[in-house]
Amino acid sequence: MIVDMQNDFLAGGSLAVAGGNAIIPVLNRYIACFQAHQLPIFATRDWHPPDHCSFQPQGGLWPPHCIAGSIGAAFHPDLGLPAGTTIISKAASQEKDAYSAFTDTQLNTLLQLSKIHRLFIGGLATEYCVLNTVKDAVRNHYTTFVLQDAVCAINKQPENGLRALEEMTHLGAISIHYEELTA
Ligand code: VGL
Ligand code: ZN
Repeated sequence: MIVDMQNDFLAGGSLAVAGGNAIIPVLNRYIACFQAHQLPIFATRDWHPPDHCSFQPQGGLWPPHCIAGSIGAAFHPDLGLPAGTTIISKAASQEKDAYSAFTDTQLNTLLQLSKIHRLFIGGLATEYCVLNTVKDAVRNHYTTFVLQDAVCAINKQPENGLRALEEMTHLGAISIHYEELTA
């Protein structure tokens, strides 16, 4: 599951995560491995209306970003999403923000229909959408792996990303590197 690898969160975007572009090739390696094993890929996207409550003009925390249908909301062109990727759009209603891909989406239903029990989660940002998606994955009893080399934090406070990774592993998620994936 690839979380929010959208232009606005990457270099040149309105809410660019410093260092975020560096995880693109790593995610592409994971994608290739999963494809080689005929395992399904899910990609989530922040999909906000133009006047979303999380935007600063509306009193929210963030500059406007990932407006549904805009170039900023598109997946980064270098991300190798295969045909057949399941796209999950989230935080799409004006009055509610949602960092977890499970909030008000079909994700859990789709995973259950596909009889998926293990999730491997990477993307952006570690302490927001990755953290909250991982927490819900654990809560929903998936065996949950965090792709430690394929996440990146905003780090408004310097250690936010590290703390988030600790929180995830404390809750029972398993932190892995690409080299630990085995056939
Ligand atoms: C996110 C900030 C605002 C994220 C989304 O995807 O982590 N962060 N909206
Ligand atoms: Zn957002």
